[in-house]
Amino acid sequence: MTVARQLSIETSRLYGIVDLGYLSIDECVGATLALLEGGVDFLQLRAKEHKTTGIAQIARELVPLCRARKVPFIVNDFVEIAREVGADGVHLGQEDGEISDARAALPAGALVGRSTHTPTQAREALKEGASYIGFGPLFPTPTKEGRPGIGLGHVEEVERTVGAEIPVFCIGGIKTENLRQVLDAGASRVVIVSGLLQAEDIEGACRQVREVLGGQVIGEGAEYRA
Ligand code: TZP
Ligand code: MG
Repeated sequence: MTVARQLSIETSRLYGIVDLGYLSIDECVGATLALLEGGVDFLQLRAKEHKTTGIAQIARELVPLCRARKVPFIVNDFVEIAREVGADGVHLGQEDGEISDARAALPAGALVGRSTHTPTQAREALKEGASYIGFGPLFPTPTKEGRPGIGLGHVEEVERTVGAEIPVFCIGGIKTENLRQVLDAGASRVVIVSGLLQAEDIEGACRQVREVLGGQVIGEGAEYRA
């Protein structure tokens, strides 16, 4: 497994998810290419209702697309699939096991992300050795139905503390329309799922988001792709 250059995670600002809740299997490659062309700089495969063999098969198709653009490819939930397909890492929720166990199962340098919903969980994930965290859901979202939004009140604090050490990606209900508000609350990186996948033109929607994110560079000496 070759791990994508670390620079990518340090400078990443737009994390896209190929979520099979919104896409059919046949749409995954096209959506991935559109997300990549539009400028996502981090990409996850998330498939809640599919068998592991099917997920591994899709993942194998997406790995080279991301690798060609030096965009880290992350598998949601399944450490074993991430290892098997040569992904750059895995993303774990609060109930998905220990970060240290995932690290032990993956090659050195693999990325292990953690979903967090409170500042305490964010600090714990940092202590446990997460490579990055998701923080949210900021707003209620159909992608995680039934979860209340945690709001914007803790974004600045989590960015200032945890975000000084590892990337913090705000997530949940973020759209082009409320992105400015999220950035003004202190966020510097975001995950957007339905806001991109439900767009008529996924690539165009990504470009719009990148425009709002602006040309600001995080990390010295690195430049964003347009
Ligand atoms: N974890 C917290 S909120 C969320 C996940 C996977 C869903 C984000 O999706 P959307 O459609 O951008 O709100
Ligand atoms: Mg999970």
